[in-house]
Amino acid sequence: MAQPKVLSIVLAGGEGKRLMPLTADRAKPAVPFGGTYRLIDFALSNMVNSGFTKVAVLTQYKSHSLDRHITLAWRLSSMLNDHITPVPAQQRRGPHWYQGSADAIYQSMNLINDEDPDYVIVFGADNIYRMDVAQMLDAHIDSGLPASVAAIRVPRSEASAFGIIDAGKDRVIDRFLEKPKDPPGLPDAPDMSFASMGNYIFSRKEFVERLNADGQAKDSKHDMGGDIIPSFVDSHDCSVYDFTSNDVPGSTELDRNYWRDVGTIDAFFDAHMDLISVVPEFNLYNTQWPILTRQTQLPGAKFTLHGTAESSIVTNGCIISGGDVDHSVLSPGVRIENHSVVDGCVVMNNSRVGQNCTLHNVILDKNVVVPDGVQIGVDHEADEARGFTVSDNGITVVPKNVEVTPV
Ligand code: ADQ
Repeated sequence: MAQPKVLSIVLAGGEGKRLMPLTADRAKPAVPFGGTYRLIDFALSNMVNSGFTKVAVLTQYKSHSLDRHITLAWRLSSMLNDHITPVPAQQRRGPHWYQGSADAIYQSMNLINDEDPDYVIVFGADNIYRMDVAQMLDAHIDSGLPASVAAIRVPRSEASAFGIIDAGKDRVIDRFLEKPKDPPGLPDAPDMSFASMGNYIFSRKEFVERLNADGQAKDSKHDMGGDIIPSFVDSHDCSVYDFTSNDVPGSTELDRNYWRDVGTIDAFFDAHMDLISVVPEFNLYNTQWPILTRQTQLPGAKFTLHGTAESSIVTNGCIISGGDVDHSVLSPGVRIENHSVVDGCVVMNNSRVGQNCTLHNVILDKNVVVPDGVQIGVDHEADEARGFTVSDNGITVVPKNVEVTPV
């Protein structure tokens, strides 16, 4: 049987306000993650590893570094007509920018017309997970319905950030509540809710019809989770794909079906800590389902003057000269000098920590300079007085390119 024709659309226009200041001058999917990656690399790796290599990435907000990353890191074989293409907002249907995620696709309808797919896969770009998308496509075709939503159980206390699903045994979604204030629990687990992962598969004809109807509706917010999915649910045309049935090669017992929304500083920080335990909750070292990116040309990490690192990821080009690094993730080109302690930190590219510094539960964005003797994350009032952001759980974030004032 001929393979179905598939176009994948990755929604990458999100502003990521709750990740400020990391999103002050980059789109959320371009935020660095895990030392060498950017958030979008997870969605794109899942597509490519699943065999879906015709991908349009819809960008909008502060997309320069995202466009550059996609163009440099994700160049596929032109011979096979495979492509991962960043598509900027183009005002094709009037003089306004995208009003919502559905409008982003509505305004890019030419991509669907040009590719002429049987199925359109629409995935978000902001989450950390491994998923075999081909298994979801099989389930979508098997359901006989025109729309499918991937879903996972989340604690009910966190569920108001998500689209919440109520589905019967036949997997048909009976009710979909986008970000409800008081999310319902599950019958067998009242403290858990069944949440949309923001990943959808549509049969092309019905999807185009709904997008056109939504595009012309005056009272719509033109949002995938707020408008398009509820419209399919209202006509009993939407099935749920339970992420727990997804099985990715090389997964461990612990990281099978791992999925994290990293929409807040605390969630972003916690997802980093999930990478570094002895048996990590999310195993970056699964070579059967690699998370792909562009690696910069740098020599290996170097440790001198008794410099140490424990339970940490230390990437290429880092030099730990005499400092102690613990439970931390260091991006390429980071320097940690003598007698400094870096504990529970995410340190992004080329940031420098001088001598005799203490950094505890800190995120340093790129190119930050911390002079000798400075403490960050030790006194939150002092951190805020310096203009740094302190999250609800006490993570201090120093924005990009800041030269911290010496003591
Ligand atoms: P959110 O992530 O809050 O909820 P949204 O802000 O629309 O929804 O972002 C979804 C994806 O679309 C992200 O990858 C974002 O970058 C992108 N995006 C947002 N606006 C865009 C635009 N104008 N142009 C292009 N891309 C855009 C969604 C669903 C919920 C679900 C969660 C799971 O609406 O139902 O539970 O994802 O994280």
